[in-house]
Amino acid sequence: MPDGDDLAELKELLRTAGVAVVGELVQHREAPHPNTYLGPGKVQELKELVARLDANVVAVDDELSPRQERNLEQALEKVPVVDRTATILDIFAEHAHSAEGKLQVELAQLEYNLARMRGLWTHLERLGAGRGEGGIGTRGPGESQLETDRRLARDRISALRRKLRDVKGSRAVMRAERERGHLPQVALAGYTNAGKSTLLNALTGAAVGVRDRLFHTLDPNTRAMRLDGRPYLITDTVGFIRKLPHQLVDAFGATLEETRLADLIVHVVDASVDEDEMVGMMRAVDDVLDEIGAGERPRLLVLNKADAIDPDRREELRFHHPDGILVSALTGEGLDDLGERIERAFRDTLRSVDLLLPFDQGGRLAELHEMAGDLDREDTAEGVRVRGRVPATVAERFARFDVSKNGAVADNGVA
Ligand SMILES: Nc1nc2c(ncn2[C@@H]2O[C@H](COP(=O)(O)OP(=O)(O)OP(=O)(O)O)[C@@H](O)[C@H]2O)c(=O)[nH]1
Ligand SMILES: [Mg+2]
Repeated sequence: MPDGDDLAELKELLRTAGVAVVGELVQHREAPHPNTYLGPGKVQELKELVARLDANVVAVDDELSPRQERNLEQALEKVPVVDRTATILDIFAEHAHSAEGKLQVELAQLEYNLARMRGLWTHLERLGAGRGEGGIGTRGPGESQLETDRRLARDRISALRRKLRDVKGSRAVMRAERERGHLPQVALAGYTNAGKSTLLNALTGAAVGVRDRLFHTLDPNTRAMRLDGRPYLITDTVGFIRKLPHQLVDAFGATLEETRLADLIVHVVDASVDEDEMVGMMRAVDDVLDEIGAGERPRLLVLNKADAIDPDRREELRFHHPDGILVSALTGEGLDDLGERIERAFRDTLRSVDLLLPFDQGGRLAELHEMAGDLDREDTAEGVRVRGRVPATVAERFARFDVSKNGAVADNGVA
């Protein structure tokens, strides 16, 4: 086991996938055995353990090469062997509800399976080459079947990619629409089970599904919330995990795009676990954020589950993560503070405006109120004089009503 304590998480994954764990086995090795993953002695031990416990599946906390998987299954006399990737894919398949989510999971599963087919294929090829034959004569019926399967899988993969591109297109349209509203976008990111959905619910009064299960949320949920009178959009999306299968990162590209394009990323961590484990999970999230091109976005760190944290741990968190915002999505502790910090993150992007809206522009005024929260307003002979701080994009849209000096600048089309 490469990461020592990792088995607890695999157990959690298996529990989520509906598998009861009856036993476990750990081998410390320099590197996994290239043919069987475990060393020969350990394979024997595993075989005996499987027989004694009457287990009907073996799960490995790593990604196995197709060869390792096949050989291990053979050694265990046909007890199926699944790896970490297959387990995660299985959970995703179970939890995908939207059309997009289903497409994404199917794509990831096909790619995973295609790699296995290819493994088998090169294996057969090598056998052929080893016999000193080559070319046409070495192609047996099994191989051409395999080729057909691979071709079918490839066709399906292309079709899925095309469909996902369409979905991505319509998502881009939706996003463009939202952007026309110029609402600041906040994305919640974090390890699976950190409490992202609970936090979204607590901040917005939404009712997004929450469960003590890994990868409960796969589809992005976007909700509106208000801070100090101004509206924001906040999105909860798929959780991350150590060794997230790269097929999934790839397939969930459109979903993760919501995170990549957010103005602010709120990284939610479960701070009730011990420091080392928490840092490990944070690093996994950082890695995925980097991978999807969101590594440089402005970020806040939220230390969640404060209600389950004792004073010593609180002290430790203050020391190691002085910028972290301690909250409990469950009890509401720290949520005001979080709101304040989100607002502050956007404050620099606000512009002061001094506008004069003619009386026949009532709709405009309502719109401005909607976007700007608190405004100073004063009825004058020419119309309503409004002063306040608004997002830059809103300031531009109202530039022609600006009666301050900066108004002239904005009017010249300087964005
Ligand atoms: N004690 C405590 N538990 C919490 C808190 N926030 C969330 N939880 C629990 O943590 C579990 C996971 O919460 P979710 O909100 O589903 O977590 P998530 O990050 O959305 O998880 P995925 O969608 O699976 O990635 C649930 O059992 C929640 O009740 C909190 O502040 N305190
Ligand atoms: Mg969730």
